[in-house]
Amino acid sequence: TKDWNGIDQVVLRNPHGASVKVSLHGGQVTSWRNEHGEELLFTSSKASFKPPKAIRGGIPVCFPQFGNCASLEQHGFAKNKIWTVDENPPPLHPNDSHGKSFVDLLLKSTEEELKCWPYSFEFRLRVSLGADGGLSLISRVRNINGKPFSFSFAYHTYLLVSDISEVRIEGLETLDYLDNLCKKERFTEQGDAVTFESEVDRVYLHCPNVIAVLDHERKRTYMIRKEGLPDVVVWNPWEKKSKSMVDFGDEEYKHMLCVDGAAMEKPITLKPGEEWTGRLELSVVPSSFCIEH
Ligand code: TA6
Repeated sequence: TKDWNGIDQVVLRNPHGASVKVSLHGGQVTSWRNEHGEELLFTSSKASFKPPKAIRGGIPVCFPQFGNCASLEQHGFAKNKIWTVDENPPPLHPNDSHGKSFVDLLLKSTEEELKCWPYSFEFRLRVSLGADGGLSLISRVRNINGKPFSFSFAYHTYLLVSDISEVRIEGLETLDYLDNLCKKERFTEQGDAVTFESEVDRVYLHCPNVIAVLDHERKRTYMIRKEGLPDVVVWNPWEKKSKSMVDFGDEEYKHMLCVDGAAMEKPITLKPGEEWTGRLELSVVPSSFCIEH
């Protein structure tokens, strides 16, 4: 099918009616629906699809950097490039395709990137939808016998929530985090869960590989499982920052939360011929919990 401006997208479906949409623009997952057709990812109603800018929402793949800490554009160039479908990717583990509907995408370094990031890489992304409706993304970045290079990475995951003030994240308690709102100073999470009353923009460090995002109103929990991604970015712009973003509605902060599997504090370094794999698995489980006020 075609997406916003005629750039191809792939639709994955499972036998129970769940679906995932992946745009070749950026290799970006733009929709993940459960078997009832309910959307599970946030996309801004004001998302402007003007290449090269990424659509605001879904799961932009941030490579070779997250944030604007280095010389490249915010969150790197991978999310702004056109990827190709890879018909015969190098084999993955059988579990990575058994019973799944999947697509393999490929982004290779070209002359254009080499100007701003002079390293030769192949980035293969497998997006798959399980029979259970679970969404998984597997990124494999390989250094194609060029100079060693380092990169930071994030699956910039925009979760759709019913009311941000009734959402809590479990699994980050007691961890250290860098606070982007306080000059990236290091703090320690004191709460027994992360809850939201104002703008939050943090990088939690050395996180467990399972994080739960509990959405009270819908009685549903997003389970986030990851491998090769030690850090977790948590971001909600809240009201003031929302108003400053042209491709984001003023009230939309109430219905979204970014919880990004990431490798940020310690960039990944690849010598020639080496490959890094970063896995993310998202699933939704019913949950009944009460958030103590
Ligand atoms: O920490 C996450 C972050 O870097 C925030 O500072 C904010 O800029 C957010 O990403 C927005 O990124 P995006 O590319 O989605 O506009």
